[in-house]
Amino acid sequence: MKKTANMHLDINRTYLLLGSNLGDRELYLERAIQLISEKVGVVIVKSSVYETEPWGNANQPGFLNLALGVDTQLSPLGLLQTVLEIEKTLGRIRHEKWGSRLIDIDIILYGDEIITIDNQLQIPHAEMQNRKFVLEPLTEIAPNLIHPVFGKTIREILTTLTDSLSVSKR
Ligand code: PH2
Ligand code: MG
Ligand code: MG
Repeated sequence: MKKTANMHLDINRTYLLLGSNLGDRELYLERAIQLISEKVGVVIVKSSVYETEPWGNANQPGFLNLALGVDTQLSPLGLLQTVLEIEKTLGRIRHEKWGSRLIDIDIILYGDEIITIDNQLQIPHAEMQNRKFVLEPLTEIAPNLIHPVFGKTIREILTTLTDSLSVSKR
């Protein structure tokens, strides 16, 4: 089929990282996955749930994190807006940076695109290469995916990581 200007058939694989460290953490992750499948697209792969030590501010409860691969027709900004809406629906209130949260949905990758929109959106996620709680779950579901900026696979980036905070499958 030939594509014309008013058709929006593009599908992009995006990788999201979900996190929760307040309340019924497992339930928040489950509800987020449900809303992502309704509003973002088809959830193609899902990692295990990981128990992770808090990064950035050690003085808070431990996190559960998991990674998802989702096929979406949303644009990068549409995706951002949608995940923020889902966080709101699930009752997230933003306090301080790196503070505790019921649910956090971060966009890690969007196809092989490199995107910077001022203070709003950066893809690939600017800190992913420094965080074991991102790279472990992502390596489980997409080890051979190439990071579009570093030109290395996710597994290779994990191998050279120095983050020593504990990350373990539940
Ligand atoms: N998210 C943060 C800050 N610190 N630590 C862990 N283990 N997992 C997270 O998802 C996380 C964090 C900011 O969003
Ligand atoms: Mg986050
Ligand atoms: Mg976030």
